[in-house]
Amino acid sequence: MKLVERLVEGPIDVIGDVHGELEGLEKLLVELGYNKEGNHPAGRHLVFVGDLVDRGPDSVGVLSRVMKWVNSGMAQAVLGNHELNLLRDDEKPDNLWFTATDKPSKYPANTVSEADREAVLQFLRTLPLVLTRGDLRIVHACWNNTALNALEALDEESYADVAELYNAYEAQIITNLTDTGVMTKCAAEEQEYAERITDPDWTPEFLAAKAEVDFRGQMGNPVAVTTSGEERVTLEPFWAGGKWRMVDRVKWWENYTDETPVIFGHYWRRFGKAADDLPGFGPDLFAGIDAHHWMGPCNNVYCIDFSAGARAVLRDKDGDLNAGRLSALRVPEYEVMHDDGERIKLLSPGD
Ligand SMILES: [Mn+2]
Repeated sequence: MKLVERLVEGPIDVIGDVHGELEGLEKLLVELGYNKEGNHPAGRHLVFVGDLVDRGPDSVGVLSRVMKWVNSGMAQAVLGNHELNLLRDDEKPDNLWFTATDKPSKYPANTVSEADREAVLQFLRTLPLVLTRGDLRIVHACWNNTALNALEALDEESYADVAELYNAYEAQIITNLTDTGVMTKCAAEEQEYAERITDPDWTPEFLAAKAEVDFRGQMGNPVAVTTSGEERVTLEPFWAGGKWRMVDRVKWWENYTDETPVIFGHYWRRFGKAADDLPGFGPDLFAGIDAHHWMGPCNNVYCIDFSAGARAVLRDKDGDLNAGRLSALRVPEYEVMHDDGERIKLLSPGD
């Protein structure tokens, strides 16, 4: 198992979270000048930031293409939290197309065939967590040097795949929280507040043990940090995703001071109409930041996820699908290409 791999040299097109939106992907590839086989006349390569699957109508179709391209060396991809869920057989409402094909889903989608299931898992097991080269770093959610140093120090032969590694970290954390009595306190809190924690009208109280369990479960697991981001305990619980939360996401890019630029996905950017059409999707972590500008103290971090994942919901509500876009960042041109054909030039990183 290789967690860190070398990013291909030369011109690349880094594609944001596809989330099963095959139609958007095909449109974007045409805009970028790739043919149906994933080839580009100028020898460019595709690089996917992860979260190829879930929510959208055709994760199977997206995977069948991307698997072929990655396996033949024409494209690269890093693992996202949604791929990790599939590898861990972690059933979620948006991944029933793979984890429980017989259950009704609020995300109608092509379901994986039994024949394809193992090939998909085999493919996902080959994906690294990060791709790097001299001038660029690619990660799904978060570049965190502490987490990545811990991962790089591991003997790569010691774990069969990244899911096994994630589970080992998780088991270690739970053992520790159990031995110190935190787990028992957390269970008591969850029992006492079971109804209130999912009641939007509750004036929330801070639940200390629950906060510690959630915080350590995330930050003590370098695989989780890399694929779903840094978190911190918040004394002011906030409402998101149907429940009150004691931990909050950290805008890690505000503290990124390494020289090498990072391109990532995972956090949904709002651009144009999306700012108005995505009110139910939680707080906008990039509020106040120009959608086509590098971020961070060194102006060298860029999120290329323009919320294509919202289309699965917008389609259902007869919403404007352009509120969520599928987008690519072209390197070294530093131009963002959206799947509706709009292209916007960025400065060079660091400028
Ligand atoms: Mn993600």
